[in-house]
Amino acid sequence: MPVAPAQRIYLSDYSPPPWWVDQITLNIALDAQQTRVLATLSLRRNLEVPAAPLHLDGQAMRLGQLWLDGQPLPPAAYTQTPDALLIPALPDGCTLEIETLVCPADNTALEGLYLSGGNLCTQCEAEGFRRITYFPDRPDVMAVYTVRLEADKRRYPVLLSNGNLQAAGELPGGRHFALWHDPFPKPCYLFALVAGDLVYQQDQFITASGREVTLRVYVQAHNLHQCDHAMRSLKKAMRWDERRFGCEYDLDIYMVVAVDDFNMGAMENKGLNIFNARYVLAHPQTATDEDFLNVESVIAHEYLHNWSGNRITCRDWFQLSLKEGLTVFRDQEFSTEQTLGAVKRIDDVQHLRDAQFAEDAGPMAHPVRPDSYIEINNFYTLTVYEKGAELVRMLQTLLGPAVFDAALRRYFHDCDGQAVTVEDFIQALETESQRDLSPFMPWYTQAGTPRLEIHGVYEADRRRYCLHITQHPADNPSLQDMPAQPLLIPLRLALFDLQGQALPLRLHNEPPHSGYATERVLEVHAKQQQFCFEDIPTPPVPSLLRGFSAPVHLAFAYSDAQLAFLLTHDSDPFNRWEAAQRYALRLLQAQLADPAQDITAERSAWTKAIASLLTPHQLTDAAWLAKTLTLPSEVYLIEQWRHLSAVAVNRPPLAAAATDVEAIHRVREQLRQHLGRALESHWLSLYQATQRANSTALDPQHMGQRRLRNLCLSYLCTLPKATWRELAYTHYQHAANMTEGLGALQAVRDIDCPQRSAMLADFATRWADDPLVMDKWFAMQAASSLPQTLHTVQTLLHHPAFTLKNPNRVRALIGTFANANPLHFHAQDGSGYAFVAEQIIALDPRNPQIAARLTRPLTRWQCFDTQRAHFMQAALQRILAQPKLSNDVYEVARLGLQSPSAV
Ligand code: B3K
Ligand code: ZN
Repeated sequence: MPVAPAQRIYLSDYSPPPWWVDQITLNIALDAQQTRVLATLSLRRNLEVPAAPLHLDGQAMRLGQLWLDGQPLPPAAYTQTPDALLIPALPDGCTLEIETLVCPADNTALEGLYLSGGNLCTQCEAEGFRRITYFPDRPDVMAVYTVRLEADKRRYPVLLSNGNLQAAGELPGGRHFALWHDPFPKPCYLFALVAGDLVYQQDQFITASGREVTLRVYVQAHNLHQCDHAMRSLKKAMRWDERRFGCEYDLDIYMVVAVDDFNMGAMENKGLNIFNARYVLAHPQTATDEDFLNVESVIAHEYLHNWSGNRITCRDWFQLSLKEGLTVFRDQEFSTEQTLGAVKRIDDVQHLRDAQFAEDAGPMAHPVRPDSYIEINNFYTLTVYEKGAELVRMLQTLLGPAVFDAALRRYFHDCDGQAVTVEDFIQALETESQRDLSPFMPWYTQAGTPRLEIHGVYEADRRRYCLHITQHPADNPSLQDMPAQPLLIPLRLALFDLQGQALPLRLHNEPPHSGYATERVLEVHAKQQQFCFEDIPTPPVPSLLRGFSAPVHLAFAYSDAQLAFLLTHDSDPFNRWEAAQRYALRLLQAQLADPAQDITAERSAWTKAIASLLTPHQLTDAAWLAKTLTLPSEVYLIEQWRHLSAVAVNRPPLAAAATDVEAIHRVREQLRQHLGRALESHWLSLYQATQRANSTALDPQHMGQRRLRNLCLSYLCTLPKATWRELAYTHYQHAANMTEGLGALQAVRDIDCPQRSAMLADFATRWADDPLVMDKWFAMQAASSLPQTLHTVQTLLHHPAFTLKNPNRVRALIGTFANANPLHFHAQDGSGYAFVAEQIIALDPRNPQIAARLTRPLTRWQCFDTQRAHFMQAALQRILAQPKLSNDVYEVARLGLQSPSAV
């Protein structure tokens, strides 16, 4: 073992802090090379736990002087280790002053205090504050912060921190200062500062109770014209949280600062959100509709954290989903109300199923509340965020929307100002709903995606329809040793008669009367259960798991005819889309299972069902139509490999064999081309019917039509006709916005043609100075299925607009290649893996968090054939053989290698 095993932290080891910090004053003299921090901590011994020395975390900085109650503390009175400061003997209440020196210019990890574009900024979650000063860096220690920043005025004209500005002024020698005070006690992960040369867009918000709040979006001067959308989104989110949950903003000012170098999307620091510029800046010329939606949702997410995260925070990092899952749920609810809801739900579920299901099925699988970790930064996962949000959504489904909203209000009220646990959250819900939610708890503690197998039996003589339900625990070999308890699964459903009428749902045992609802939520809680519906005149078509009411794999043997029926008749737009997906999966599966099989008849029935959707009146929900006409992605097909046989129960099941990436790509492309050819005239007329969407209007209708129009163009371009490539080129040239421009490029992404080269060349010249736009250009090429893609990506590493130093560039080029280009990442000769491993090794010393993210795709070797598995393991081994490896990458690579062999 080349690397010493890092320390593992366990939830079961939690104990309350032996010391509280009631107040902290930070005096910070900022300088890129050497920043001096003087921290004054008001300490109070926690008398409820056994006495223990004061343990302050600290890393990557120099300790200067120490004073206790105004007196210098002699070195003999404390112990310094590489990551802590220990002071054994202290009075029960005292004031400790600590001087530290940090060098932001050397900080390439982008955690703590660092430089971005010449400006200074911070990132403290999860454990960055310990790189600024010595402190009990744990979320249950909440203090009131007063921060005085001082810097050269010309270099750093803007000085920001959390809370309200109390004073500011000039100092001798061209320096100036600003004094900030945040009256709300907070954990240190929410501390932030920004110092630099920035301009801002300002607005105002009057809260429901009449308080005036100044809103500011800070950016570099050349980006000032790109802030409107972020500001509008912020105001909408503020109003929404007041209306829906009674949550008002609580400081005099709310600031959002955009920075170019950022490890994640954004950070909810109290009153001073710091954002990856990509989620703030938006202008129709440079941002796609998807970018606009993302800005709205991330702005909302960080704002909504003010209550779910900041006012009420987590007791320890194992509870992370308490703030993240809940806040994702809240931002999803917010976005759903801003757009045409069903498509947002489909987008969210696709994201969950493509990526989180894959995480849950691999060696990194962990419960929404993990039991242990080595590096907490590795647990900002899709499971904690997206599955965490699904857990909250299931609670909403189980309690009903009105009770759920009241329960959430109670949670915000009862837990305000505290650092709490998942149990506290559930308890607030239980108190309000008067319901025992303990059967729900295994969702928080069990990893893996369960499978819900349902058989429907119609009993003609008794005129009833019965669902026989079995829940199977996740079939992830990494979880084999974990006992799996049955889960409480809300199953939302409807039954349709053959005319497409939803039938009233009366369960066996319920008295006959006429008022039964046509949609109900069944609570599945046992391993096996049966539900029978009475008075069902003919065999119905069930619409199961409507709105994706639980994060499970659903196995139900739908016939082709039933899927076609649901595609046209289901009143739940999510399940109509789902029927289209299942139908397409069915065809793909048939072709994968036996390439020689003739599925012409099935194909033409399917094509007919799809064609029936392509009528002009469908344009009112063009976004939904575009989603429904898109085949399941290759990434999803890979994730579904083992379930494909369950999806198509009436077909020969696939052997539990290695995923055939090339075959998946091939059959999907064949089916796409088939649809392109079979419906060519439909694509063209829809393309023409959506002409007017080529504008800068940003309402859901126009956005939806643009989505559809781009899709039509893609289908046309599957045909080997120069006309359609020329159409793509014209589409590009006349694009009124980035969505159309990029749509044209997307349509020819995988076609080696002069139009593609011309567009790529033009794009690169036109946007050379806009890094966020260049990211789209990098990503487009990294996702291509063209044979020379790996070589292109390697060449692009040397492009003047590319740098390994910037996380967005890395994600766009290398991240897209590893996560969104299965064909080339999983190239049979192992070249894709070797390339990514090399980049991880180059990145780790600079930025462990980004390197660890990139390591994840290499851990899924169990799904592939021996040769690929061997190459992936070799890549992980090569990474682990590096003499100095971060905890971040070590934990992922080690877990990845340890995983048990394939089932
Ligand atoms: N809370 C931050 C994520 C911090 C990640 C630290 N590695 C952003 C968010 O979820 O809102
Ligand atoms: Zn968050």
